[in-house]
Amino acid sequence: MQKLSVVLQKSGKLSDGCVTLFQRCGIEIKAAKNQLLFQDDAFGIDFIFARDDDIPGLVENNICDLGIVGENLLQEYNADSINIVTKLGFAKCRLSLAHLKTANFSSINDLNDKSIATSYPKILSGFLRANNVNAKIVTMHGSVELAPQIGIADVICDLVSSGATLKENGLVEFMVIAKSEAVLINKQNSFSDSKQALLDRLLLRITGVLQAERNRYIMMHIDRSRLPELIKILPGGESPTILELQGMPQKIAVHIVSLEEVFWDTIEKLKEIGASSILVIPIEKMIF
Ligand code: PRT
Ligand code: ZN
Repeated sequence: MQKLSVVLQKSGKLSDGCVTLFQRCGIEIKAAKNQLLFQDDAFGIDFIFARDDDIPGLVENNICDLGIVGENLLQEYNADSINIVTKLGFAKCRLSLAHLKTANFSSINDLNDKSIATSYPKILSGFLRANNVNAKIVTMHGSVELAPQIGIADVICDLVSSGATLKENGLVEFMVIAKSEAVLINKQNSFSDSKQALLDRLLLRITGVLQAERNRYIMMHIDRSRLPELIKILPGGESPTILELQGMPQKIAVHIVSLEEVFWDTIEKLKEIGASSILVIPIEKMIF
């Protein structure tokens, strides 16, 4: 049987999320710290570890069947033959414009004739072109946050997650130009039957994990007469499971798989219509 080859970032902001994703798919990656190749024989994957910048090229050149990168990197790499198989919901961040606290930028037009430091010149130039802004792009490969402080550029365009790094460097985010998360990529290839079968099995597991992550199993007790209101509150609750409660003929137990995250305001609305004994339970796997 042919194995699949999957390239992951060796170490960085994508690594832990990748290991956790495969672990939840029943595939343990037990590579030592400096190991660059890990062979999983139980499922049938050869894992390759590389710098994230090299991942699109390894997939494009058919060295690896699949890879995981940030959407931002893929956009910057700009390979037409690479396909996003699925978004993965981790390593979420945004590509933002930021200026020194002491400066004053409030609209896109304020960027005219200014200089912007970034590691994402392609995405940034596309954004500037689309908005008819004429600014100079200064390409840097790291420490972009330093640029305005040492006079290399007026503004930066960099990835932001919590915002802590901007704050530590006296910068203020003033515009998000793109959003990103980890994505699974492949090349539009036709695989051999056995490889395709393995890929289908892997995708079924990944989809199951992602679906389960978003959804919740909710159980509660409620007056039978309030059921229509409850269905309106909970998305995906159109066909709930309804169980009788012993000795309480007017009440029922309702079980629903919610297709969205359940926030506190939803719980409050359920309480308002008289729901009690509300349990919100994470789902481990969900296969349709
Ligand atoms: O060594 P290698 O080349 O493989 O890694 P790298 O240093 O180039 O990339 P890495 O590990 O920093 O990021 C890999 C991918 O993770 C990125 O392409 C994004 O898709 C995603 N990601 C998610 C992030 C962040 N969050 C993030 N916060 N990438 C970088 N950052 C950096 C950002 O550049 C800034 O310096 O973290 C800092 C800001 O973080 P906050 O939380 O302080 O806002
Ligand atoms: Zn990199």
